[in-house]
Amino acid sequence: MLEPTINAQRLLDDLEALAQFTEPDTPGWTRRFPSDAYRRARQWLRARMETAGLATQLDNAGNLFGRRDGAANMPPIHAGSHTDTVMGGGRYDGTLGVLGALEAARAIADAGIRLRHPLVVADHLSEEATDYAIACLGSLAMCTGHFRPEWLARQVNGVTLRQAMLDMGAHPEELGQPLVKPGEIAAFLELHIEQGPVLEARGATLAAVSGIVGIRRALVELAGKANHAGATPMDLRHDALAAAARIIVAVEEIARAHPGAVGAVGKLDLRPNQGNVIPAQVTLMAEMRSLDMAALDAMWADLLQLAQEASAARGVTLHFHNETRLDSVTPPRWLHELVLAVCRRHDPKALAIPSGAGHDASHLALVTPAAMIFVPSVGGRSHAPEEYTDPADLARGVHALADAIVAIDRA
Ligand code: HGY
Ligand code: MN
Ligand code: MN
Repeated sequence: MLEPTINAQRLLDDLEALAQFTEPDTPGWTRRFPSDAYRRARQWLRARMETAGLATQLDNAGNLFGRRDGAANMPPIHAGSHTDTVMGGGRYDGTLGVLGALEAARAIADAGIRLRHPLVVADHLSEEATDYAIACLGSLAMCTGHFRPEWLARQVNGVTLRQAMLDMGAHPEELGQPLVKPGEIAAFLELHIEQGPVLEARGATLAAVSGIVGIRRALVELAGKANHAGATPMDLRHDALAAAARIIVAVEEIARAHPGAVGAVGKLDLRPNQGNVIPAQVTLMAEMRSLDMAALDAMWADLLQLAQEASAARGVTLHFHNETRLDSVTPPRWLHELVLAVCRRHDPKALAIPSGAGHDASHLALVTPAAMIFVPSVGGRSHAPEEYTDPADLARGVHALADAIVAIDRA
C-alpha cells in the first residue's frame, strides 16, 4: 500500500521562511493579529499553498484554507492550526500545525495517493489571546455562534477589531452564526508542539492528545480615582490597583485550590502609573483553565464574587469585558485510538496526554471529530524565544499527521 514520505528539508525550509516574518523591535518571534508581519506571513503562506497545487480561499472570519479535491464527493478532511504568535514567542507554536499539514498534503500527493476525501490545509485567524481578549477568534467564528458583534467596536492601539479583521481579509459584519455546520467536515487534525515537559520527561517523541482544557477568560477593567498618594487618607481612597491586586492573588489562590486547574493574570495596564498618584485605572486579563468544566465554572464564579467585593470595598467600579468560555473537549474514541495507533507505529513509547494549552481544535471539535498530535518541546518551553523542537521530532510529527490523514480517509 502506498505510504506518504515526508520531505523533512522542505518542511524545515518552510518553517524557517515563515519565521522571517516577525514584528520589528520585538523579542523572539512576534507575529500578532493584526500586525503587518502577520498579514505578510499569510500572503507568503497562501502562495506556498498555491505552489503546492492547493486552491486557496479565505472565509468570512479570515481563516485561510488550501484545498485539494478528493476522488469522491465527500466532506473534506481538515488539518491545520494557526500562524500568529504571542509577543516574544517561538517558531513552532501553531506554525508546525499549518506547515506540517501543507507538507503532509504534498507528501501524500508525491506518493501518488489519491484520497477519497478532499484535503484542506487550514490557517485559523488569530488563535492567540490578543489584547482584544478573544482567543481562537477565527475558529470561534467558524464553528460557533459565540461571536459577538459588540466585540467589533473594541479598540487596541486605536484599531477596532472590525478594522483589524477587515485588514486580514475577513468580513466581520457577516459573522455571528457558525460558518460550518456539523457534517460539513469529515474530521480535523492538529499537529502541535506540546508546550510542556511531559513528552521529554517520559522519553517519548509523539502523543495523541486525550483532551484539551476548558478556558474562562476576560478583560477586567477597574476604575478608581487618581489622587495625591500622600495627602489622601486611606479611607477616602479609590485605589484601582489595590483592588486589582486582590483579584490577581485570588486567581492564583483559587487555581491552586483546585487540583489540575491553572490560572493567571498575564496582562496588566495601569494609569497614570506614577509613583505618588493613587492608581485610577487598571485593565488586566484574567484566565482560568481546567479539563473539569464544572470545577472551572465554580472557580470563575468565586473569582467574580471576590472581584466584586474587592472593588466595592474600595469604591472602585468593575467591568468584565469580552468574556469567553471555551469548553474542554475530548476526541471521539475511534479517532483517538486511530491517532494513538499511528503515533505508536512511529514511536512505540507514544503517549496519550491532555493539553493544558488551548487550541483551534477545541472549536473544530464542536462541528467535527477533532484530534491532536503532540511533538516534544525541549525543556517544556513555549511562548518564549527558547521554544524549540528537534528537527527529527518535527518531521516525525508530520509523518504521523500524514499517516493519520490517510488512515482517516481509508476508515
Ligand atoms: O493560550 C493558549 O493556550 C494557546 O497558546 N493559545
Ligand atoms: Mn498554538
Ligand atoms: Mn500559543
